[in-house]
Amino acid sequence: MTTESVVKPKVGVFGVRHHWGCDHVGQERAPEFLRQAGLFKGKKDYGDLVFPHYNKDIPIKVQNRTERILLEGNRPLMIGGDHSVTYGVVKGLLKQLKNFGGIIWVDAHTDFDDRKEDAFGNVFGLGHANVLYLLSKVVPKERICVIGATRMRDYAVRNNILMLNPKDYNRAISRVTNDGELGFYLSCDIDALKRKFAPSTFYNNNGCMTLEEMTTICRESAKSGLMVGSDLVEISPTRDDEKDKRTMESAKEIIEAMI
Ligand SMILES: [Mn+2]
Repeated sequence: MTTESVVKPKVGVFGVRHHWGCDHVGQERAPEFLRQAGLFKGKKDYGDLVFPHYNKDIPIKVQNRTERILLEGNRPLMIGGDHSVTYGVVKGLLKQLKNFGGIIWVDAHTDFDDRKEDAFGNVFGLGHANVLYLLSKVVPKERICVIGATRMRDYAVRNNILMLNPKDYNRAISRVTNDGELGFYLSCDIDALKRKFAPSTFYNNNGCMTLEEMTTICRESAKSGLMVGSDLVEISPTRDDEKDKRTMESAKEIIEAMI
């Protein structure tokens, strides 16, 4: 099977309204706000998965929705939710795609908390701080690459995870696709941006990236013909009106760049 045959040209978008992977609320409202702002227009919309209560089946439901999108010939684009949601999406891709390569994780945090006593202890041990660590048990570590991390770097270092600067995205793509042989997933946490580009997110004091840097990574990933899916997570669209507006504008540009 060639990579081209599994990279679906059309995007199937869905939201996951969920904050159970972290210790605060807000991100569960992002899909609703983005849809109202018209950001899903013209795309195949698979609706939202809504989780008003903590539920151990959340990852499998996210996985099932991802698999359905792939089976219908579309490329999943997921809007979180906190970052723990990405776990189910990657599991769905692994199940359906024979040539899934790896993951590029654009985030201010590496999400590689490898301590047994999970600090965020949600969704049966799956949280937004350890989601990439848990994914490294199903995706080889050498095919995981983090871009833009300023926090939690020590966890990634001790797990031999490559961390790169925003401008090194080509190196990241080569590495996680085994030089273009395999497909990859792009996961973007909006808190990787500097505060002025995305004030409406909870952990927004650590980002180092400009909006231009993030949209360039998204655009070049899509253009590579190797990106089998993507997501944008951790937008908290209820901080206040002015902040929301700026963050929504950034989200719109990021989503458009992924298509
Ligand atoms: Mn994250």
